This record gives sequence, structure tokens and C-alpha cells, in this order.
Amino acid sequence: MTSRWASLTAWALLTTYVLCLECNVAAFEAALETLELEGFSSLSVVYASIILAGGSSFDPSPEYPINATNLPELCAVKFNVKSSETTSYNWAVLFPDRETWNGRLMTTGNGGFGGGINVSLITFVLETVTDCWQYPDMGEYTHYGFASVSTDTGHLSDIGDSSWALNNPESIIDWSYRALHGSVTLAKQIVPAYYRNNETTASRVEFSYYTGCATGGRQGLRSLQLYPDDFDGVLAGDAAWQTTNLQSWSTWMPLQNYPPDAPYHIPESLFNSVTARITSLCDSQDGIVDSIIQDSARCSIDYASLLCSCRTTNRTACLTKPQLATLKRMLSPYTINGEIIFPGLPLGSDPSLLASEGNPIGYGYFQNFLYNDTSYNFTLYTNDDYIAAVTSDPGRATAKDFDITSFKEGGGKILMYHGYADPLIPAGLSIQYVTNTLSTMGIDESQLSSFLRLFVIPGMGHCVSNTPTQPGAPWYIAAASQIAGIAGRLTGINNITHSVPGYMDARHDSVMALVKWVEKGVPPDELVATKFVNDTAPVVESQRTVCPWPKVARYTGGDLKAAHNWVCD
Ligand SMILES: *[C@@H]1O[C@H](CO)[C@@H](O)[C@H](O)[C@H]1NC(C)=O
Ligand SMILES: *[C@@H]1O[C@H](CO)[C@@H](O)[C@H](O)[C@H]1NC(C)=O
Ligand SMILES: *[C@@H]1O[C@H](CO)[C@@H](O)[C@H](O)[C@H]1NC(C)=O
Ligand SMILES: *[C@@H]1O[C@H](CO)[C@@H](O)[C@H](O)[C@H]1NC(C)=O
Ligand SMILES: *[C@@H]1O[C@H](CO)[C@@H](O)[C@H](O)[C@H]1NC(C)=O
Ligand SMILES: *[C@@H]1O[C@H](CO)[C@@H](O)[C@H](O)[C@H]1NC(C)=O
Ligand SMILES: *[C@@H]1O[C@H](CO)[C@@H](O)[C@H](O)[C@H]1NC(C)=O
Ligand SMILES: *[C@@H]1O[C@H](CO)[C@@H](O)[C@H](O)[C@H]1NC(C)=O
Ligand SMILES: [Ca+2]
Repeated sequence: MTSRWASLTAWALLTTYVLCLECNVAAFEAALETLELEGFSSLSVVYASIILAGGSSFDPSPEYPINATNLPELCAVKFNVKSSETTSYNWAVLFPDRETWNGRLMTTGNGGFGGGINVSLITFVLETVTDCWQYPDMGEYTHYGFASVSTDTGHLSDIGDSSWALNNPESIIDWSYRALHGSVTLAKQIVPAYYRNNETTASRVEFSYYTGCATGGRQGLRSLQLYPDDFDGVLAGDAAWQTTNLQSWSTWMPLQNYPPDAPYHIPESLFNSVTARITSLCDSQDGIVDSIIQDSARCSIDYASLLCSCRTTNRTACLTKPQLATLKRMLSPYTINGEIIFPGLPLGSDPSLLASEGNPIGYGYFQNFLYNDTSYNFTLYTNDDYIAAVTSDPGRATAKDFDITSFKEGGGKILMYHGYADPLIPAGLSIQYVTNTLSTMGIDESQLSSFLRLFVIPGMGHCVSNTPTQPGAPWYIAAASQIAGIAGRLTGINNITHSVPGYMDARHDSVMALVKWVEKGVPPDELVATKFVNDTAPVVESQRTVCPWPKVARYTGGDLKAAHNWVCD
């Protein structure tokens, strides 16, 4: 009773005295005093500042490696929350100005083991994987009118770097779910306080959304399992939801191709050219020769045709018998005693990134999350390590509480998508999430679900591009991190800010599709993926309808590059 009174008094005081929250540290500190923020013993304001229209980058603590640019006028605030005796996390909000705010919250996630409200570029082997564009992504969402939120999940690191987790179970919990949940819980109270004025005393966040890819996808799915009230809608891409099994498989993969002088070893360039050959074998099986594999699951190849023979003149795209066995293992599910532990990479995905000795994303988990032993590496991996991972599941990171009845009954919607040629997380993992969820909840899988839909996007790689061997594949749906792939951010070519330039609607923009589903009850029966010329907006090269699993887009004739010539079957 007392605390309820205190709370009511606090709200009244806030209404009376904090008529219009200024964008500075002192004002936010004063506002926090008046809010009753139970369970947040130590919460401080790190930074608060106005950014003028057209402005960029704002976080000096530490300076952010790539700036969010072309921002609308907004107030940028960063907070720090103590999460245990030994740990804390940072989180930030970008508040668009009062006239622009759409009444909604958009929270964005992270990538890999990354933290630091950081953009991370991870370079291993010869390829660069971009992931976790928090500040640029947060900036993007303010252009829609969202107040946008993200957290560093309690540490600074690149996506391949898990050294922060060593001997540090509290930080693992922050990374798993605690920092995200805390950030959203606080944002739901602080955001309305910021926008309140003397005419509107009761404004609140009307809808709360989430978008993230890879680890970001896991964060979204885990969050709605543990905290069904945090979000009304979740957009989860290439979701790394099955942490224990994914990390085991990611450690097992390079071991299959090790050591480099073994007869069964496949060098990276050979993986690339063999993937190109497999792609051309599958391409026509969907009826259209367009360098895009429309449905890998329905492609079958004669592996023997990849073997080098005495008649093979081009030795750069054929395999020896032992190499062929390696390739087959990598594209098949990982099994232990006949039980499927993890789906294989679909035909058309290039295993070389994971097959590399330089791949840190698997064994780092065993070093730092599981064993506190930095001498562990992938060459030591055995199936017992998988058992150990599943038994302890550090931080309860694995999103395996499939019964999400309370999220569903609260009206929550989940829009998943997955690159069919993602080389780091097989598309089958998202399919498995859907089938596990629907079967756990007793929902007929043959029906398109009323609250959970998955779009598998042909030819798309990991989160932000098509795979190089399917160069024309339309992949862009304005989902998490994707703007980086079309906006010339790395080169500064143009000033694209958000959504699908020229096509800002719920058919082309997955964020808008999710909002429409949640708020209007209209589910996405199809989306349109876009490919821009040189992956630089706004000139469109082609567009294609993508469909909710298990439907697949079928060509009906006419211009291959026009979405209306593809229908969901
Ligand atoms: C980001 O912006 C800040 C402030 O304008 C500037 O000092 C910094 O050099 C920029 N960083 C990059 C990577 O462009
Ligand atoms: C971003 O990640 C890099 C690489 O791990 C790290 O050195 C840097 O401190 C991080 N920056 C921020 C702002 O988090
Ligand atoms: C790793 O270190 C932490 C902190 O010292 C400890 O709580 C945890 O039990 C350790 N894990 C193992 C497997 O030794
Ligand atoms: C608050 O009310 C006063 C008097 O009605 C008005 O002049 C002022 O603009 C209002 N302030 C805000 C922030 O709405
Ligand atoms: C051999 O195959 C590779 C990979 O498919 C291809 O790039 C290359 O052009 C081929 N070389 C010749 C001489 O055909
Ligand atoms: C892996 O660890 C073993 C045992 O510590 C060591 O002998 C080996 O050189 C390491 N291999 C790699 C590739 O790091
Ligand atoms: C964005 O770029 C376009 C074309 O380069 C230019 O016309 C426009 O003025 C730019 N807008 C801003 C806000 O810089
Ligand atoms: C695409 O890139 C090529 C080669 O760099 C260039 O010649 C062409 O003008 C670009 N097209 C567009 C639409 O930007
Ligand atoms: Ca095709």
C-alpha cells in the first residue's frame, strides 16, 4: 500500500514539476528519482544530449567506431544499470522529438558475442561478416518515429570475441537476457516521462517492438519466452536460438576439415568453386535458370558428379573422394548415435567460413562460457562437449521454452526470416524453431500460424546480403542491420536513412509488416524482397515475392525481376 502511494505521488510530482523533460543528464537524473524503478538498485545517466537534424554520432564513452549519420533531431541518452555485485550494463535511447514520436518503442539486438552498443566488423578467413549495427540501426528506427533502444549486454567486444565471459557467469546472464529485459522495462517508464507535457499527463508506450538478427534473433525469441510482456511484436532474423547446439556444431565444423594437410581437407577457394557448381546444379531444378536456388530442400544432386576424374580438366572445381566425404558431412545434419543434433547447411550455402581454423565463434563458447579454460580449442572437441553444453546451458541462453501461450494470448506476433544460403546459421534452424513451437503448443503445422511466420529468403546469406554465388537474389526487407547493406554506409555513397527507398510499405518493409500485423491484425501473407543495383539504394535491380514457410514462391511468367510474377504456393 505504502509503495503504491509513493508511486502515485511520484507520478503526480512528475506531472506537476517535470513538465517537459529537458535533454540533459541532470533532468534525467531528477526524473529517475521520481519514477519507482523497482529492482534497479543502481541506475545512472551516463550521457544525454540533443542531436540536431542531419547530425551524427553522439556517444563519446567510448567513441563509437562507425557513426550513425543523417539523424533526425533527437535526444540521445545512455544509462548504466548495475546488474549484480560485479556487473553492469549500458543501454541507450534515441528519443525523436515530441512531434515526431509515433508512440512506439523499437528495441534492437546484438550479434554473436558482441557488446558495446557497437557496430562490429568481424574478419576471419578472407571474408568480412557485418553484424550488430546498434547505433546506426537505432538511428534508422527514429526515422520511422520510434523511440529506439539498445543495450551493450554488459560488455564491450566484437562479435567473435567471448573472452569477457571467462569466469564471469553474471556477465553471461546479462548477455543472455538480463540486460535486454532490464533495458526494455526501464525504457517503458522513462520514454513516456520524456514525452509527457502539461496537456498529456498519461502518455505511455502504446506498442513495443523488437528487431534483431543472428544473436539478435535469439535475444528476441528468448525474451518473449521469459518475458512475454516486453514486446508486442518481434522480428527475428537468422536466429541463433539454439545456443548449446549451435556452438557445438560451429566447433565440430572446422574439426571436420582439419588438419590442413589431411587428404580430406578442402581449401577455402575450392569450397567457393564447389558451392558455385552445386548452385548451378540446383538452379534449374526450380524450373528457372536465374542463378537463384528457390527451394534448396527440393534440390537433389548427384554428389559423385563433383568428383575429379581423369577426364576432369578443370581441377579448381572438383573434389577427391576423401574431400567429397568432408563436404557431405558439412552439408548433412550433425548427428550423434543417429540423433540429429543440428541441421546441415542447405545446398548452396558455402561452408568455408565455419570450416576455417580461424573460426572463433564455436570454441570460444567452450573456453569462456563452459570450461573457464582458454587452452581449449576446436581440435579437442568431442561429442562429450556437446553433452556438457546441453547439460549446463550457461546463462540459460538457449531459447527452448517453446510454449509461448502467454505471449500469443497477449496478442504478440513473431515475424521470423532466414537467409536460405546463410553460411553461419543454417535456415533449417529457424524451421526447427517454428515446428518445435507449433508442435509444443499443439498447433497444426500445415496451417499458416496466426502469430508466428517464417520467411526463408532464397539466395540470402547472413543477415545483410545475398550469397556471392547467387548474385541476383533479392534479399532486402528493411530488417535489422540490413540498412547497412544498401545505404553505402561504409563508403558514404549516399544518405539513405530507413525502410525500402521507393517502397515504404508493409509489403516491402518487414518492420512495417510487423506493425500492421500487431496493430491491425493483418498477417503478412507474403513479403517482397528487393535487390538494389550494386547493393546501393535507390536503383532497384529486381524484386521477388518471398513466402511464409512452408510456402515457396512460384514463377507465373513475365519479367523474372518483377515481384508480381511470383506467387506463394
Ligand atoms: C563520428 O563523429 C564524431 C563527432 O562528429 C567525429 O569526431 C568522429 O570522427 C566520427 N567518427 C567516424 C568513424 O566517422
Ligand atoms: C567495439 O568493438 C571493438 C572490438 O571488440 C572494441 O575494441 C571497441 O571497444 C568496441 N567499441 C564500443 C564503443 O563498444
Ligand atoms: C567458471 O568460473 C566461474 C567464476 O569463477 C564459476 O562460477 C564457474 O563455476 C566456473 N565454471 C567451471 C565449469 O569451472
Ligand atoms: C503548458 O501549458 C502552458 C499554459 O497552458 C503553455 O503555454 C505551454 O506551452 C505548455 N507547455 C507544453 C510543453 O505543452
Ligand atoms: C574452373 O572452374 C572455376 C569454378 O567454377 C571457374 O571459376 C573457372 O573459370 C574454371 N576454369 C576454366 C578454365 O574453365
Ligand atoms: C589446440 O590445442 C592443442 C592442445 O592444447 C594444441 O596442441 C594445438 O596446437 C592447438 N591447435 C590449434 C589449431 O590451436
Ligand atoms: C540526400 O541525397 C540526395 C541525392 O544525393 C540529395 O539530393 C539530398 O539533398 C540529400 N539529402 C540530405 C538530407 O542530405
Ligand atoms: C554499379 O557499379 C558499377 C561498377 O562500379 C558502375 O559502373 C555503375 O554505375 C553502378 N551502378 C549504379 C546504378 O550505381
Ligand atoms: Ca533458379
